Amino acid sequence: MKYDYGRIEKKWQDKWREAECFQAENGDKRPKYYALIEFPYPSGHGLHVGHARPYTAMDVIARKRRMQGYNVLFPMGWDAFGLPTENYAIANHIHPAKVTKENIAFFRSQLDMLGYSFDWSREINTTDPSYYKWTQWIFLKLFEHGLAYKAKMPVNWCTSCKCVLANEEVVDNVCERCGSPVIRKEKSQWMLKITEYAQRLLDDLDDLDFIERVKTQQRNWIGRSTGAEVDFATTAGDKLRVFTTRPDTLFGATYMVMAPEHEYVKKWSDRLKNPEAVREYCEQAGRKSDFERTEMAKDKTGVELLAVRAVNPVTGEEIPIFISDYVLATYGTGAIMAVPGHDTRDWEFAKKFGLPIVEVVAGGNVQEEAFTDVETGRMVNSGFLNGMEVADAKEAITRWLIERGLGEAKVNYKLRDWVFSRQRYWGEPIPIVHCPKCGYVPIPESDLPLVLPNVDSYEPTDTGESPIAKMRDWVETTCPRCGGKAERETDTMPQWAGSSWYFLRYTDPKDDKALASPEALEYWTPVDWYNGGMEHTTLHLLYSRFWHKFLYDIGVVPTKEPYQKRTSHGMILGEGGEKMSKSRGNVVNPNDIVEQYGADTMRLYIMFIGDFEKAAPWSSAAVKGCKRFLDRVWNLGETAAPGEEYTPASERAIHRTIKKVGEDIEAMKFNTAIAALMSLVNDFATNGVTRKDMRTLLILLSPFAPHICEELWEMLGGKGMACSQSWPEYDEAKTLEEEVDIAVQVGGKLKSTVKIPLGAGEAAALEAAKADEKIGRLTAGMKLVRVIYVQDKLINLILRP
Ligand code: ANZ
Ligand code: ZN
Repeated sequence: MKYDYGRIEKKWQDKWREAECFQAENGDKRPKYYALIEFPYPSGHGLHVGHARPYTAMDVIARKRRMQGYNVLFPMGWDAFGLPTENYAIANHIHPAKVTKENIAFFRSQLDMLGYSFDWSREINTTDPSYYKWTQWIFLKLFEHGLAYKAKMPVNWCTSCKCVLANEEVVDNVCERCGSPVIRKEKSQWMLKITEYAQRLLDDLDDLDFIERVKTQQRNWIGRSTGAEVDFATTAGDKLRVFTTRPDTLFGATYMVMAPEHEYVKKWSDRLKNPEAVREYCEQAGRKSDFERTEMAKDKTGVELLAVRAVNPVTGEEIPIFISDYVLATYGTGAIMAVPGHDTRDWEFAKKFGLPIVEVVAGGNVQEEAFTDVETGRMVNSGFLNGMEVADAKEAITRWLIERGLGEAKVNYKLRDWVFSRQRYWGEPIPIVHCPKCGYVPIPESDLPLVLPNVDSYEPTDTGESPIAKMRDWVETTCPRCGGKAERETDTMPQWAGSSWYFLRYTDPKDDKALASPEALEYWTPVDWYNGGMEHTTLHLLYSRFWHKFLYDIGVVPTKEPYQKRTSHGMILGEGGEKMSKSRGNVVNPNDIVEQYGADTMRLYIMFIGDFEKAAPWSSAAVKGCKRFLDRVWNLGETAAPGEEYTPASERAIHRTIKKVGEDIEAMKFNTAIAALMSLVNDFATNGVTRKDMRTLLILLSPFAPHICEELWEMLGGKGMACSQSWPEYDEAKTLEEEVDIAVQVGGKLKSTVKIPLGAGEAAALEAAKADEKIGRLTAGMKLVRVIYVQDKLINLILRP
């Protein structure tokens, strides 16, 4: 019979569905295992081979865990709010809800086609009011606890999406989504106080099994700095406060710099002798992004505030104050003490403006370049700090400042609060009413969900308001507190809202009394293994850890952290090793591959393609190779002899393969697991194959290529389905390589025996022989002229002086 993958794949997908093979059971006695992958944004392009890599990987894990006796939760859903759908809807004049529905249907057909073992009874959709009711509920809780607030602030504004972006959504100064320039704009925004959780988000990383690069990226993003805040007296009377990580260098502070947005710039404008120059400079700086402003390589610019000066608290000297855009308003206090001898940016600025450069840590030549080493240097030109190491000087000066009321020790974080509103249509309405008397008032929980109204046009407006703002009858409402006239918030939540808690909903997706029942959460959380893209490390992954910690604090979830283990996959590149893209014409469509070779080949190949964590180029030739491998398995299955014992010649190889495939899957070394299976199939082809041999192979192969394995399992008369068999055990002793003793002769006379692996080649035998002490002595100083080797029996060395 021919390997008819089309028929087989359809047949088993139907059977799995009918038998509900992949349904997770809440509260089941078996140990639970929660395997999660990031749910897709159902774009119009459908599933990409880039999705298939992590999905197949977690499907392999989930299938293996079921065979290991776990009650596995492996769910799927749709992260369906967001800009691309809305943009598509605008361009094609179709309602985003309709677009979403169509896209989901197409995506779903593709996931089914690939035979993934999702529990579809738990499917969720973030745009479903019964789902976003709970997204809104969490927002109300955040508001109630003072963690959601509205603030006017400079924000990132995408000039094309006409929408505010979070810092995390701005990459290299352009919009992460559409690539258009991002500018700064003052706007009133809903903000979430993620900064309140900065230290816990940092500390709790230590106990998680996240791959190291994920931890490092989160740590850097949170960006903890320790140092001090120091007050400088000024001739304007106000104290100018700075944040510094190097209070030890205070004696070297020869000037100060404030951000152009610093409140004193306006406050002091009447005293300044150069208010025009200052105003002009501030305007220019306002047009640049933080990224442009802090770029190291950038030429330093600035203006001195003529007429106001500061006093260095340790030297008592008057020093000038500048404004410059290399100091950010949003970090520390928005002002710095400049130490050009030991800070590179200050050094460049001082050189440009002819300011004094004083050495306070010995070890470099500060007139040539800033000396920034904190490990080796000792303090100089620093009064009572002289002779100390940097670390000791930091402590001493901080104590000195505290005693005099001039400063305090301080920890700062790079992490900023999360800008949470979007001036767009296709998102969750923010459940807040603005009352002229009562201010921002939450709508009562009993009014949730606050359903997104239907509008005629979803085009964003240039005024920076959401299209919903035009729907006056929706906007105009009464204040839940005083009953007076009030207006609804018209901004919507960002794409990241629904995904910040979705993994909780899967545990109890239909609950209408809570986001999930306490029992379901107790049973399933935390997620045991979560695989997702590196690009989400400082977005979704961080946001959802924050929400989870908040839900933990208010007693909704039982664990401090949402995910115990996090791994990440590399990208799939085009045939030529370049990024797959429409413009390059190198996009591989999974449907084409499945049509031509079958889903099992597609799955097997995407796992065989290379090191899971690294980028890998597509290879059509290797796809064909995987198909040929499955053809061989098929043929072997048809020829398997009756017999419930392993073929003796293959037995050791089988035990070794069971061990290797199991261990490699756990380590996400899918490619080498498959290579081991290929090698086992070679052994079977050589040694002949029994049904028992074949069944073990089928169980090991089934997580990767489940359909063909089910079909052969059935053909070989196996009980039940392959997917519900127990994962095979191996005998450790039989996994060890077999060894033989061979005779070592010199000139035809037996001199010794050595142990070598069974079947070893001449080179390995010769090496083993030479390593033998006696043979080593006999061959020392002699020339080896010939070797006679009889495999597994003897090696004869012919020597000459
Ligand atoms: C004096 C000094 C001397 C500094 C020295 C550094 C080296 P991190 O590690 O990133 O926290 N700084 C403080 N606030 C700033 C702002 N709003 N914009 C730009 N720069 C700012 O860096 C903290 C250091 O960056 C602070 O320590 C300050 O310069 C500068 F040898 O103070 B330092
Ligand atoms: Zn009111």
